Amino acid sequence: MLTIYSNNHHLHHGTELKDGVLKPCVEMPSRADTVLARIKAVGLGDISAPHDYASSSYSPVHSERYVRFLENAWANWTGAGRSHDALPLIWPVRNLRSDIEPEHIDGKLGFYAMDAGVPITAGTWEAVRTSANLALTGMDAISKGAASVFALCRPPGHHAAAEYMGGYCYLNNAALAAQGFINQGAKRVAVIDVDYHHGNGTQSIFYDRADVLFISLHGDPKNSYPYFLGHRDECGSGAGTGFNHNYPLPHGTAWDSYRSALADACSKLAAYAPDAIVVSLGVDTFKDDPISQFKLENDDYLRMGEVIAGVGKPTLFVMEGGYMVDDIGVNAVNVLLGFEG
Ligand code: Q9C
Ligand code: ZN
Repeated sequence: MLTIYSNNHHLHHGTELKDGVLKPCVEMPSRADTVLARIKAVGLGDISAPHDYASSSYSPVHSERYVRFLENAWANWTGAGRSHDALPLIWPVRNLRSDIEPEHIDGKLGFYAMDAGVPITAGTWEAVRTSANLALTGMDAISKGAASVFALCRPPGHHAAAEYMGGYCYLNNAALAAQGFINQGAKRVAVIDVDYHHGNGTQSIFYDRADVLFISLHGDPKNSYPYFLGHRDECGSGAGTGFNHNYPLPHGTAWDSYRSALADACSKLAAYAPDAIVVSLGVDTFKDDPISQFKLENDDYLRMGEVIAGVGKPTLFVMEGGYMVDDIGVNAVNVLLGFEG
């Protein structure tokens, strides 16, 4: 399987508010380095650099003003005299105005962020747009005939929506790829999200559309981030009604019950008959993941790849979360190896 990779992710390494303390993000550069090393160790296949895509190709997945915000945030932040990571500190919750974009950078950060896990640093924008390029390059390779491709994206993307960042995500790499397939003539595209956390951004981007099916398996938002989306009753709206499926699962979920949910999800995928599948590949479902609560083991990821391969469609894997750095390479690459059979 071809991998698309760039070293530009090293430009992004920030600080998050966690347990009441500012700490280095668990979403750190060694994550992608470990996955790359494992790809080389098993000889998965060629590793290619991404092509460059203009930010105009982000429309309609992200709004133009949000992209301008991301591009200019570091300059605005340093222009206000700050030198540490840019982080939000106020949010427009119920009954505050969210119809007027603030001019001050502190207002903009709260306006465009869902949490305090999305630091913006000097190199963040370059890393973020490169990550999107990885997914778009993988999408193009599949559109040209590849059966499967792995986009080793970092930072991840599935918590980012049309107009907000969150959960270590800035641009929604998987959604950009799904929209890219549609732009290239695909009639139907399916996104299956196996990251531990609900893919709120991807769901929200395609919620009212029938041409992109979204399915997510994740920790029940009653007890897991992102808390405010990902319940079972979220089925899509308008033309998109029936094209969104959530599988919230309890803390402690291990392979047996995970497999049942995945098999059900994949039968929905197959019934949709998509022209292409995008897998939001998070491996934070691992038993030793430091921020998650499922119990999958190394070999379970081989089976996960096999089940997804059973759908029998061209498949783009897009890296999302997974924070047990020692095992993230083994687990992510096991999905790819299991897929290849
Ligand atoms: N400090 C992914 O797996 N943690 N994101 C709290 C606020 C959120 C996980 C953030 C975990 C997000 C891509
Ligand atoms: Zn996650």
